[in-house]
Formats: sequence, C-alpha cells, structure tokens
Amino acid sequence: MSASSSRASDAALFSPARLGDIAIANRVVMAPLTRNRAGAGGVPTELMATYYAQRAGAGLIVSEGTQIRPDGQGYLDTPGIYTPEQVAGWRRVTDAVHARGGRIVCQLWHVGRISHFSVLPFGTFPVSSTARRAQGKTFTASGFQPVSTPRALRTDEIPGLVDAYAHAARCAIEAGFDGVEVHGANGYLIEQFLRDSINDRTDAYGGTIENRVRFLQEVMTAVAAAIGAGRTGLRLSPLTPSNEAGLDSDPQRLYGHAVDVLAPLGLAFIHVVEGVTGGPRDNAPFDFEDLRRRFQRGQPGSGWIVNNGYTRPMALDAVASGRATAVAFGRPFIANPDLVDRLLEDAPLAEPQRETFYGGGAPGYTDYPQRDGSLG
Ligand code: 8OZ
Repeated sequence: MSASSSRASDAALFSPARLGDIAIANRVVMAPLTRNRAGAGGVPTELMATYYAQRAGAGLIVSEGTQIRPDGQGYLDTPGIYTPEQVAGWRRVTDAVHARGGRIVCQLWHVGRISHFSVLPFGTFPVSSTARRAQGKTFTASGFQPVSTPRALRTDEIPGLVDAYAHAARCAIEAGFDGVEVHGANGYLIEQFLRDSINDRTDAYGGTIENRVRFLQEVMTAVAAAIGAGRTGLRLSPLTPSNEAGLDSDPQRLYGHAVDVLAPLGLAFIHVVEGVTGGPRDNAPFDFEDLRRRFQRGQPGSGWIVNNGYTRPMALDAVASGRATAVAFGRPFIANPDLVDRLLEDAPLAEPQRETFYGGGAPGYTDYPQRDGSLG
C-alpha cells in the first residue's frame, strides 16, 4: 500500500455504509453508463450480465439509463424496465451481481424530447414539457440523427406518466434490483420540466419554481410509495447544459427548492453531478454543500453521492471530510472493472476506448482485464 492510502482517514472510502435501506460494502459507486447493447425489445442480454458482474466490486452499481415505457426511449438498443421479458433479462444481471456480493440499482429514464421517430413505436411522437425541438442529435440505426420534434404533454397525461415511473420501479424490484435511481439529469424529461430554459408551460407544471419542480416531486413520491423511499434515489445535474437544457436562470434556488421538498420523503440518496457531466467542474458558481445540508437535514440516513471527474485524492477527501457518503466514477469503470481494488492499492488506471462506448458486442465492453490480466 502507498503512503497516502495508509492514512487512517483514507480508509473511509473503502468502508461500508448505508444509502437509505441499501447497505454498501464501500463508498465507490459505478455511475450510470449508456452502452447501447440491449437485445430486441430492450431486453438485457447475457453479455450485459457478464459486464455488470465484472464490476460488482463497486459498493453500488447504478445501471445504464433504462426506459420506463416505450416513449421514454431516445437511442438505439437501450434497455427497458416495463415488460416481463425485460424483467427476466434484468434478473440475470442482478443475480450475477449479487452472486459476487455487489449491489445494483436501476436507473429509471425517460428521455422526453431527446428522441427520434426511428427508435419509437410507429406513429409515436417524443413527449416533453414543451413542443419546441432541441437542436441536438441522438444515436439511431442510421448513426447520429437530429432529434425529432416533440409533442407537449397535456396536463391530463401527466398522472399516467407518473404511474409509469412507479410501474417501472415495481418491475425493477421484481427483477431483483436493490432499488432505483430516477434520472433527473442531463437534459432529459425531468429537467425539461425543471428548467425555465426549456419549460414554457402555462399550467400547474410550468412558470414558478414550485410548479416546475412539481413533476419531479410527483415522480419521487410515487416511486417511493411503490417500492419504499429507502430504496429510491435520484440523480441531478444542476449545472449541466447537455442536450440543449441550457442553464436555469437561478439554479441555486431551483435545486434548493427541489431538495427541500424531497428531503422529507427520506430517500435513499441523491447523486449529484458537480459541473458539466463528463466535463468541467467549474462552469458556473454553485454551492453544492448547501444542497447536501438541506437534503440531509433531519434525514441522516439519506446518502449523498458526488460525481464528475473525481481523482483518487479527491474521492478520498470527499468521503473522509463527510462532504459525501460515496463517490461515483463513470468512464474509469469502463476500462477498470476492478476499479475499487485499483483505488485501494493506488494502482494505475487503464484508459477506455471511445469507439466502443456505444453499441457493438464484447470488444471494449467485457474484454477489459482485471489487474492480474484475467477477465474476472
Ligand atoms: C451518453 C449517450 C447516451 C445517453 C446521459 C443517458 O447523458 C445518458 C447518455 C449518455 O444521462
């Protein structure tokens, strides 16, 4: 062991903890990573079970974004969690992870307007808070394509959408997941409601901060009621402009209010992306500590997971200082299935190949070796 990893305070990153009702063996979380390798009908494959099992040393795995219903899909070959076949496919994944002592939650995803007709059931439009199209692109069978124009959800359609999140959460528990993480980040449906840079509604789900947070609040309340708040987490990215989300005019007040209304639910965790997802950590001023204190006030069992560009020293410090319950790593987990052991030993990290991030088979997916050269 190196001198730095033998400091007593450094042991915190590798010590057990709880995120609500979910007991984790260490504080290193595998962040959700879209890999576009699901089978027909959004059914997880045996290869996906191998990939996740190889990474079961993480204290917690957050699955790749997984659509909650057909119109929640935005990209080719992403998995779903709403049909019996998808539940059976995920069961292979969760069994394989649990057999190695790991924990895994399902990331519940609805892309909203970041979608393309070709990945949706025939005749289905993408839905959003708005009818305005984003300028971005999505990944389809014919490569990257501009996203399709969405249809603004009618107010009377929103309860059905909230129910779809609860249904997907029940399916996730049936599939053997330890809980769920609602995807409230990166410009997808929930952010399309949260931000005044996108949401142009005039009903009870648009306008004031209270109104724009309402959809998120209803989703989290319904999911927590369906499977238990202690198994329900949420991912937020207050400063990420991706997928043409722009930035809200007052992110501190918007996300402060969101956390204030969610804290009393006693959720398992909030997983927060600091800065731009996968990019700079300092694109705009923001007091993340204020958010954490507000979320954990009176709810010491609720975990706070931080993410985005963490190095080993940053992660050691975040947990040792109490600023985070756990630290999530995304890209490092692609090429380092045994990332926790490498962090523990301060061993060198392998670099992932970008060309195999999205789609394909085993190459660049299940063939990154462990430290000893084995495939785990
Ligand atoms: C990369 C490619 C496609 C989707 C996200 C689910 O940004 C994603 C995603 C990432 O949250």
